Amino acid sequence: MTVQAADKTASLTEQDVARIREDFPILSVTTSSGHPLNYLDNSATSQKPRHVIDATSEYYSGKNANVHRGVHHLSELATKAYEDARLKAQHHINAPLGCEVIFTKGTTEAINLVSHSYVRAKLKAGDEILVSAMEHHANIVPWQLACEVTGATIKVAPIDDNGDIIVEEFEALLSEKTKFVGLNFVSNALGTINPVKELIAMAHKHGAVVLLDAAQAMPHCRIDVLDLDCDFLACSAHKMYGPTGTGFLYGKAGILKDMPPFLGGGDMIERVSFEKSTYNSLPYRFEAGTPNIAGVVGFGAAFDYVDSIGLDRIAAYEDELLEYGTGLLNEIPGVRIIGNARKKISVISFVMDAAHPHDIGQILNDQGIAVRAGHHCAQPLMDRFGVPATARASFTFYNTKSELDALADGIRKVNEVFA
Ligand code: 7TS
Repeated sequence: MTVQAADKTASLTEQDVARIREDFPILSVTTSSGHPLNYLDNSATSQKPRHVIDATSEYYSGKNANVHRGVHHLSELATKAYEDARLKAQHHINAPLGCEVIFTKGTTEAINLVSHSYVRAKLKAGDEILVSAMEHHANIVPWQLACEVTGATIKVAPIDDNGDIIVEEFEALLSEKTKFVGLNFVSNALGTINPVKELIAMAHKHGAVVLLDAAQAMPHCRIDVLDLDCDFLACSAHKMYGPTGTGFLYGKAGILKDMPPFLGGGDMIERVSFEKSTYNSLPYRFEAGTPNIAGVVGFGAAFDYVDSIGLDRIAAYEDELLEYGTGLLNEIPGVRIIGNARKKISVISFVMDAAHPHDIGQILNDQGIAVRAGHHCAQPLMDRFGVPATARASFTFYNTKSELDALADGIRKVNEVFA
């Protein structure tokens, strides 16, 4: 790690960012277009610092064994590395207990766990689940599947033309029928940071249990589950500079302890006979089978890496980039930014009069610029804005203003090509 944890309130300097970029080997590749990589697709997945890559590789070369099963040397090392990562995750979100952090494959699996083991078990016909109009499909479809079984129904809190949730309408949709709320902390397609603390307090007044989808919030926002008072929170390591295939569900112990298991198998049991099985304590009851141990160890290293820079400095620098990039794109004729919320992470979704988002993505790719073009797994949100898709530039603390200049040049080129 090259950046010292000095002043945690200031932004990052150009020199800091230049040093940080050296931590990410992939940032120096040349793309098939012959241009250097300009990676602006961080909301899909972030790149990995050497610190994370090394932790994963050192796990395989020096600690590899199964966890919680053996008394031998390697099993003890593997178990310690795995459980240390749980403590880092706990600390990172200020969860009161380590057993409230359940490792999963990622956000999607964490939400499905809650859909199966909480919503299906608790909800019945006539009950309602409230979501917002800016949810990722991962925070829609699992609730629809649960509604098919329980007879509960889904209500949708609308958003305004800027991409802000309409708080009064969210509140008006809450009633004694609302048993569950699934809410995006930060929208992947718009960048909106929702006022989740306020919305959770409203939902709790009506007795609803709230899950926060923090997939996009984790890399950019300080998260304190005690302060927010969310009941569940789901996230993925790969969006926060960690490995793919791992993430976690946070849940309040008081709620988790009464939930039936999600997946059955090894490690989640206390005693098995053919007549009946009893289940392990938290969190193991929800971690059936051999987990992604190397991924979890790498996730632990990602927490260390982010802490070494400081989330507040990261956020301050990303705000500067967002302001700079928004200014650049607003000056280009025929570009319309979709999502101008009051508070945003460093995501700019846009459409152009001249070209379809897929053509925009292709022409930018020809210049080494990686953006995502599509519906971003948020089709109801695309419907809300009346567009089939957007082009999305999502950037982070290793990106630079000159990369955003190159993005703006690339977009001007799209105008030229389609003139
Ligand atoms: N929720 C949100 C808000 C997301 O942005 C994503 C992934 C998920 C859930 C699912 O996360 P996973 O790690 O379980 O797949 N979002 C994106 C994206 O914006 N582009 O590619 C994946």
